[in-house]
Amino acid sequence: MESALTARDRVGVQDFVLLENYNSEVAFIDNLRRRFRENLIYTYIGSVLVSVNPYKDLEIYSKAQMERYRGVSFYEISPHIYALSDNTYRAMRTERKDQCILISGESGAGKTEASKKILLYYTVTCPTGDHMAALGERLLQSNPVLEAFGNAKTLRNDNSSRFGKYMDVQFDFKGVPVGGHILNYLLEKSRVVHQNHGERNFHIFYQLLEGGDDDLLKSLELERNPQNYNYLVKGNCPRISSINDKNSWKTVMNALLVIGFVEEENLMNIIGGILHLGNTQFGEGEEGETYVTNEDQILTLEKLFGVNSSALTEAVTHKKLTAKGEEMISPLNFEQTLSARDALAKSVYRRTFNWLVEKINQSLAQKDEIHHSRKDFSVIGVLDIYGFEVLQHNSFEQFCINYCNEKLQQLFIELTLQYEQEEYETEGIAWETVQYFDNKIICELIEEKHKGIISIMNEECLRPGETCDASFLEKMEDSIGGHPHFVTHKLANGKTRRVMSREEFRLLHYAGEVSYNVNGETILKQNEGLWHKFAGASKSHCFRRKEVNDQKRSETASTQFKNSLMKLMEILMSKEPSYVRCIKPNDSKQPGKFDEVLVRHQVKYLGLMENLRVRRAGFAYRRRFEAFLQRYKPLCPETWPNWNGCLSDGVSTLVEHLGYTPEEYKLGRSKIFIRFPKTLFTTEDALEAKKPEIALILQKSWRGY
Ligand code: AD9
Ligand code: MG
Repeated sequence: MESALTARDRVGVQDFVLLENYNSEVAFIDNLRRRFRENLIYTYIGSVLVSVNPYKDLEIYSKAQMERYRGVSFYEISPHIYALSDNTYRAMRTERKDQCILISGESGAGKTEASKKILLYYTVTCPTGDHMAALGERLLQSNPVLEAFGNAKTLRNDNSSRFGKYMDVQFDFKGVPVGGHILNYLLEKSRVVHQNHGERNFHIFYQLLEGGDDDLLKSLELERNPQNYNYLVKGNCPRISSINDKNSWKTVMNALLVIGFVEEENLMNIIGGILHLGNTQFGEGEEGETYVTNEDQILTLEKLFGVNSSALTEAVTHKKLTAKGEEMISPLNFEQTLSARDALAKSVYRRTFNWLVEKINQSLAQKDEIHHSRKDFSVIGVLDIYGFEVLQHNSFEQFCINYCNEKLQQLFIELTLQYEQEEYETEGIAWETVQYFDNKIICELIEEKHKGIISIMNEECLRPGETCDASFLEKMEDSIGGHPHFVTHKLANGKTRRVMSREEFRLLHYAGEVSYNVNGETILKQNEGLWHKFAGASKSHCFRRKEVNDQKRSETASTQFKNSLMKLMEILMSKEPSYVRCIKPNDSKQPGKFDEVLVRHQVKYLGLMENLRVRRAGFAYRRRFEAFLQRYKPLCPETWPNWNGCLSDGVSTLVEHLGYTPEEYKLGRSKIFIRFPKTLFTTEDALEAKKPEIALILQKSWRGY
């Protein structure tokens, strides 16, 4: 039999706080690697769960596994996404505080898979109310729908989420899931009209062509071959081995049924319409005006979008100008027409996606009238949002994604690192300051009023005129030129940095440097062309409905994104956070391959070493006096069954009885801090041994614990 020591050598420690050399990045990565080799993909840093994508199916997600984790404390069992889900659930129930689980990591690291496992855990293990049994199914089925419309094959992930998602699950006072709500962020709509080599458009297009039955395709006037459609050929990879579009189509159709979506016809008309729109051809008249050459195409579009042909043609061949307060319609030239057509396709797709989310939300909304009147439910929110992104060509979309990651890192720092230190201070416990990089300076560079990048972008966008790229760069140079995290081709001494083009600026993000191109796209004026005219003329409910942002048409895309991020931060700040930090072990999507350089980079930018140092510099574990006493009081005759004195004295009495040495623990003002996890393990073992004796009372206190 293997001794305990060799077993630990082989599989490493399950909580990084148990590492002897907790300051060493080498030891950290070595521990990750050992565990990864043994298929142990989860490891804790205190209460943060680190997960390494195995790129293969592990037998660790069964219902039996869920049962193992139910009601069991974090420290008693091996790390798992189920343990985190269960702890969050119990914290929500006992502390009656809303919770959120923030999942981060780069593309392909396993965020979406983690979020699905959390949802599955709740739908399987939580009690169900009689009439709410179907809610769990609807919650689960929202995923295939959103993935069909919001995910795509990229170079880094065959099923990459091209939107950010925050999902609330609402629980009633008995812990029954009673409703859900989804917020979506920044769909990468440029993918609708263009894909890089080796990438695909959103899954739904291929699913429709592969899986739709002959009658459907005939009514949409579509052919099966994706290569016939301009919007599907750019990436030159219509099929991939890891994806079965035909089966996925069935899954999605079934999911729409479960959700109660009854307008599939309308939905598929739009998806088909977008493909036809991409194939529309234009000619150029003698005076430079454009016209549609394949008139039949327009008639098809008229049918599919439910818009009369003149409104439709005008939407792609004309633009709206506002001069001296008056609106004028003027013709576009050939190039502009192609852009307007693509802009229309992108708007149509974005609207359709938002419409779907709205429909899913209606389906997940609490049906019970009582719940509408007052907030008598608790919430667990799950955030699965795009990771930090550096592409060869980074545009406005990457800017938003990386800005979002800066904000989340800021939140992580605020809530974990700063909070940790502050807590020690408020509890009156001596604390050794840990140095860490605070990325507030970068957030401010982006969002500060008047002189932040977004402010400057706005000024430029709202100024009349067609383009503003050059002046945008100049304005930034004037305003933030000397900032330590901002670089352009201009050097401080007036000379030119040769390695940079004149059309880009570079931000030194907390996770690395990224150059953004301002050429056209970065600062695209928010011009949805004649969208509103198009939408107004449409019979389709999807286009005619109002969206929140419709009222604020003067807002630029960046302001809208900034505001939606601010709101998200508010939502997250009002909840108790838990973290899942996902790591991608290699770039080739292979099982068993651990690329050390790639992993080290992620450990660095996820701030894991800092996280560990803060965790270990002080105490590995803490608990409020009442919670600690409640759990362990059966272990001491003086605190059992009740302690009537003050809580602090109760905890003192208890730990003295347990034989804790002064080195092992400290009492703060409202919490006990335990330095080593081992101390806690011993106490947990003692409790376990006593369980049969105290079963009745434990049942009462543990159920909700
Ligand atoms: V992106 O930012 O949306 O591009 P994610 O969401 O971080 O990315 P995703 O969850 O989609 O990555 O995982 C990528 C692929 O890795 C999945 O399609 C699975 O094939 C694989 N994966 C991820 N996690 C697991 C897991 N726990 N078990 C098995 C996994 N395979
Ligand atoms: Mg994802």
